[in-house]
Amino acid sequence: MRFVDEVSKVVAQGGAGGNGCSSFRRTRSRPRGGPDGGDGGDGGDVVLEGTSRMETLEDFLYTPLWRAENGEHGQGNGRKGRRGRDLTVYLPLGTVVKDHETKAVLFEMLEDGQRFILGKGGKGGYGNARFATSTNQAPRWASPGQKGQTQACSLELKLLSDLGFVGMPSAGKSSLLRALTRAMPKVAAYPFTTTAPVLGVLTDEGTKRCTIADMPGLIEGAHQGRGLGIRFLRHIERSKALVVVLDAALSDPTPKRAFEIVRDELSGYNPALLARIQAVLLNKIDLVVDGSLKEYHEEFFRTLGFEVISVSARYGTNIESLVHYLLRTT
Ligand SMILES: Nc1nc2c(ncn2[C@@H]2O[C@H](COP(=O)(O)OP(=O)(O)OP(=O)(O)O)[C@@H](O)[C@H]2O)c(=O)[nH]1
Ligand SMILES: [Mg+2]
Repeated sequence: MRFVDEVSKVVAQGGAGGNGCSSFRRTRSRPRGGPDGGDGGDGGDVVLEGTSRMETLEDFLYTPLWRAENGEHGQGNGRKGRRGRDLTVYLPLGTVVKDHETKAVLFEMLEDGQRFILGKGGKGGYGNARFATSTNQAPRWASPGQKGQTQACSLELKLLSDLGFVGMPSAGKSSLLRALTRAMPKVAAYPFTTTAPVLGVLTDEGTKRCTIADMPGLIEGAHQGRGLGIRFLRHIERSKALVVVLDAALSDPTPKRAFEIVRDELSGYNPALLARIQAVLLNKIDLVVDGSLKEYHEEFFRTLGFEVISVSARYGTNIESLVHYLLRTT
């Protein structure tokens, strides 16, 4: 599956309404019967529906036109044309639908099952039976069906998650997501292993559920485009809370310096993100042999007002308390 979070142009087109029919009742007993042309059916709508089972807009790169079915034309004998079928298009949660020309936001898909009509079908025309009056009992005209509504739009995906893992490359964000959820993001010893956000779901087998987004690593200058840059910072925007993951065993940069870099990148992109940082995870604690150093780091971030949890994604140390914390706070 390819992660695609932008589609520059898709056109939605409601089905056209069927034409009304002009016809007259003709039977042997009544060779000049009244008008009996039926109405055309309405065109189908293009309906957008949210689903939590999709995480990318990839499908839409290859389907630039969404077209609902036309309504059928009316027929003689008063038969109404069938309504055109709706076209339901499933979109991942967090998709922003914008007008292609004006860039105005038309709709944001936020919930599973949420529906929105993007291209309304045209109304069916009236059959000539409708036009009969006392002065004109045999009208020959029927009205044509209306065209469906056409809407060109662009799509942008901003993943929705309860929580986002942010941190410098190789801090162990993906390893933690693997330890906590069934998600299987790639883990490796080189920077920028994660090249697109990955979602995982943490549950307690009961009612509590928390979605976690694992993000590509941030480096100094990310908000100006360095590394994987701002391309992915937009996904952090939709995380309700952020957790900063730090390599506790690294001395260059130190955890404190790495935290500052991450904090500055977040605020450089959008200062409002800072208030969302809730906790600091000191990962790779298995490599910190000096107990007083561990306490020093913990104390430092605690003083800044964050929840601090020392963990080892590799050995599962303290993962239980991390699970409790995450499920409790989200
Ligand atoms: N010793 C030890 N190594 C770890 C731990 N967690 C992760 N690692 C290792 O650190 C390296 C980087 O881990 P990743 O999970 O890929 O790091 P990341 O933060 O997702 O990195 P990017 O995707 O590049 O941003 C891998 O070689 C992991 O095996 C840990 O708790 N202890
Ligand atoms: Mg990663």
